[in-house]
Amino acid sequence: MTLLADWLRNQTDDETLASVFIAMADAGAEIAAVLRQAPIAGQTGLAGATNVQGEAQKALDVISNDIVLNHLRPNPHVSILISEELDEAVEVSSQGQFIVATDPLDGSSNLDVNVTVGTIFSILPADGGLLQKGSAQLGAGYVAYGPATSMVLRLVGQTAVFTLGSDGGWTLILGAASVPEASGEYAINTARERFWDSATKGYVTENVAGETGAAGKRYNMRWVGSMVADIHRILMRGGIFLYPLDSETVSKGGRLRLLYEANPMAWLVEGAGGKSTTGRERILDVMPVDIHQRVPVILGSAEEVARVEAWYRKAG
Ligand code: AHM
Ligand code: MG
Repeated sequence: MTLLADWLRNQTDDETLASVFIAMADAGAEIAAVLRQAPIAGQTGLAGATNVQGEAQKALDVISNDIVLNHLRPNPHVSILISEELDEAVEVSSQGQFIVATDPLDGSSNLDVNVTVGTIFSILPADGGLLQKGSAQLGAGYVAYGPATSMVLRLVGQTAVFTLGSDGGWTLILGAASVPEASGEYAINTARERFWDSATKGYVTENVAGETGAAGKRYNMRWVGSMVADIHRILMRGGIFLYPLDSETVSKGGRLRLLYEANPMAWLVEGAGGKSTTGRERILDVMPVDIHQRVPVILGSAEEVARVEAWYRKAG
């Protein structure tokens, strides 16, 4: 049985970098414990609301953000934390070599219906500054709070999958996740069809036509509405995830955030042999101009991503 610390020792000689992964894994284990008990503890609802005991409630997004920060604060190697929950980047330690960017609880609109949510994170070198391309990442990961609590990590090698044990430790389940090159499953919010561009429409129309269309095979559609759950399925059995630019999100640059959603997921999917694109360029090559920048996200099985890219080339 390989435990997280053993796996990290095989991946890097840099114990400072390993310590940041361990801090995020510990934060994930604590968030998992909080989520399991949240309805009993009255930790649901919106920040600013009051629970039945008259106590102020903190939304689980805020609680998760605090847990991540509490685990990173004692680590002298973390310079800055960028979080979906914080307007500004916060300094953690003036001497730190690493930046952590995180969405502490992604998909939180699914919490009230007990559907998988997750923590996503990216680790960057601090000397590169706040705005760096995803290709500069030193590592990334996510924790998926599902029937089992899974954690997927990658430094620069292969993408590995862990499961949280009842003792609070992480056990390696799969050392080299591999996204199958071909797949018959796609994930997109089809309620947004009227906003889609011609490339997205072209690709999805072909899929819906199944074996009678140009793709020549039958497709199935899955959309959890929780990125971590959708990406975890794709990492484990293939498929493609699309949150493309559309006429409603174009003014914002997209729906999902580059630094702590798109980049870490692209890093993990590419480490498992998949592909990532905005439709026009590799996600990891996008130069950010803002820490909360949004970006179109298309990633997963290489053949499917290539088909979408071809539609974008055709659209001009
Ligand atoms: P959040 O960071 O506010 O939780 O939003 C991100 C989530 C993703 O997990 C998911 O893929 C997407 O939003 C779903 O969007 P939609 O509700 O438009 O389908
Ligand atoms: Mg999010």
